[in-house]
Amino acid sequence: MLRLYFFISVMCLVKSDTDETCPSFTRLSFHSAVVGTGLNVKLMLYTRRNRTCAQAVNSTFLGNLNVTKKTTFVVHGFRPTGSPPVWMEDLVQGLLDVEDMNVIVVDWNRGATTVIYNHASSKTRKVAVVLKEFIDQMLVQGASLDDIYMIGVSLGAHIAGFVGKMYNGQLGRITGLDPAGPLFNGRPPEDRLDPGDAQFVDVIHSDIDALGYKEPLGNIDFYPNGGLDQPGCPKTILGGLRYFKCDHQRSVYLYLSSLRENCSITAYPCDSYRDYRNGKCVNCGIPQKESCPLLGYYADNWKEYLKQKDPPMTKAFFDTAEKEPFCMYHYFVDIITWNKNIRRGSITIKLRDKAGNITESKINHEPAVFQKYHQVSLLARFNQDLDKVATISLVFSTGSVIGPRYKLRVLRMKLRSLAHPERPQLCRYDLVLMENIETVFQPILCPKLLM
Ligand SMILES: *[C@@H]1O[C@H](CO)[C@@H](O)[C@H](O)[C@H]1NC(C)=O
Ligand SMILES: *[C@@H]1O[C@H](CO)[C@@H](O)[C@H](O)[C@H]1NC(C)=O
Ligand SMILES: *[C@@H]1O[C@H](CO)[C@@H](O)[C@H](O)[C@H]1NC(C)=O
Ligand SMILES: *[C@@H]1O[C@H](CO)[C@@H](O)[C@H](O)[C@H]1NC(C)=O
Ligand SMILES: CC(=O)N[C@H]1CO[C@H](CO)[C@@H](O)[C@@H]1O
Repeated sequence: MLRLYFFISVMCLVKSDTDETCPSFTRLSFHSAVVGTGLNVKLMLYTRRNRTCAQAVNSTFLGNLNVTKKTTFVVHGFRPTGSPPVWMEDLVQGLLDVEDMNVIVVDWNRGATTVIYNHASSKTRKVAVVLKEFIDQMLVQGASLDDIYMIGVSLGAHIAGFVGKMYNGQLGRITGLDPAGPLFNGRPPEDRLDPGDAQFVDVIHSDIDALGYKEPLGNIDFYPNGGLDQPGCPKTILGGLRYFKCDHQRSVYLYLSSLRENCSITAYPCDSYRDYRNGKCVNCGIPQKESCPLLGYYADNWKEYLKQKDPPMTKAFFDTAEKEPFCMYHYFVDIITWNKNIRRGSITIKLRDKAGNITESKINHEPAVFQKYHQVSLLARFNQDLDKVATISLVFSTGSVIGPRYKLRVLRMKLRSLAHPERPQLCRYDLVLMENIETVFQPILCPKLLM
C-alpha cells in the first residue's frame, strides 16, 4: 500500500514539473486522504497582471510580487477529501476586483488532506513557519508588515494567527473565516488565533456548535444568524455532505459577497444574539456617530473606532437570507397599543410596493409584550429593500390554536428603515388586529413632529 502510494506521488511530481505552465491548486484523491499526505506548502501568486495564470513563488523567488502593494494570503483548512476548495478561485478574483494587490494562495493541500483531522491540525505551525520565511524575504525586499493581510479559513485561521504571533502582532490584518473549533476550543491564546495576532483581527463565526470556534477570537467577531445554523443549509444528515460543511463554509460565502457590489451586510455590535433580535443593539458606536460595522472585506473601517475601546473587542450580530447576496434589510416596527390588559404575541409584517414586489418578515423570536400606551419597537428583517411601500399587512398571533381569539388595538404603528434613516417613516393610526387575520392597509407619511 505505502509503496503504491509512493509510486503515485512520484508520478504526480514528475507530471507537475514538466507540463505545468500555470501552477494550480494541488488536486488529490480520496485515496490520498485515506493514506494521509506529508506536508508540502505551495505558494501561488496572482496579481492583476497575472490574474488567471498563477506564478509559483517561494522565499527565494518572489516573482512578480510588487512589495509596495498590499499582499493578501489566503490559507485554507482541513481537506478531508483532497479536492481543492471550491471557493478559492472566486475569492482570488474577488480580491483582485476590489484592489490592485498581490494575492497569494497558500496551498498546503499536501498536509491538510487526511481523513484524520488531528493529523492536519498538527501541521498548522509548520505551515506558519513556511509563511514566516516567505514574509521575511518580502521584508528584505522592502515590504511593510502593515500591508500584509491574511485570510484564514478554519484551520487556516489559526495558521494566520501563528504567523501573526511570530511578528508580535505587527501584521496589518487577519480575517478568520469560521476558525476551527475542534482541538482549539478552550486553548490559551498562544495556541490559537487571538486579537493580539495582528493590528486588526476580524472573525466570522458560522458554525459554533460543530466545526467552528465559539468564543470571540478577534477585535470584531461576527456571528451571522447567531453563529449556529445558517439558513439554506441542510438541517439533517439527509442533506448529505453539505450537512457537514454548509454552515462552516457559509463564512467564506458571506465574506465573498462583501467583495461583490450587490449589497453590504451591516452587523450590529451587541452582547448577545437575543438582544440583537430584540432590537436592543441598533445604535452603533457611542455617541452614535459611527455607522454600523460592515461584514467582510470592509470590516476594517471599524479599526480606529475599536482601538479606543478597552478591551478593543466587540461581538456583532446580524441575520442573513439563505442565498446570495445574503443581505437582509432591517426596519423597526414601533407599535403603541391601548388594550386594557397586557397582550403577548408576535407580529408578521408584509410589505408590497407599486410594482407588486412583496417581502415578509415574521417577528417571532420571542413574543412581544404589548402594554397600554407603551411603545414596543420590533426589529423586522426583510429579504428585499422596497423603497416605495404601497401597502402594509400585519398579522397578530398569540400562538395559541384553541381558546378565545384576541384583538390587538393599535393606536399607532410606525415603520422606519435602519439602513436608510433619511427615508420617510410610514405610519398608520387606529387599527384593530384580529388574531391570525391579515389586515392590509395603505400607510401614510408620519407627521414630522412625531419623528
Ligand atoms: C523557488 O522557485 C523557483 C522558481 O519557480 C525555483 O526555481 C526554485 O527551485 C524554488 N526554490 C525552492 C527552495 O523551492
Ligand atoms: C509597484 O507598485 C507601485 C505602486 O502601486 C507602482 O508605482 C510600481 O510601478 C509597481 N512596480 C512594478 C514593477 O510594477
Ligand atoms: C452580484 O454581483 C456580481 C457582480 O459584482 C454579479 O456577477 C452577480 O451575479 C450578482 N449576484 C446576485 C445574486 O445578484
Ligand atoms: C420589483 O419588481 C420589479 C418588476 O417585477 C423588478 O424589476 C424590481 O427589481 C423589483 N424591486 C425590488 C426591490 O426587488
Ligand atoms: C503578464 C504576466 O506577467 N504573465 C506571467 C504570469 O505568470 C507566468 C508564470 O506562472 C509567467 O510566465 C507570465 O509571464
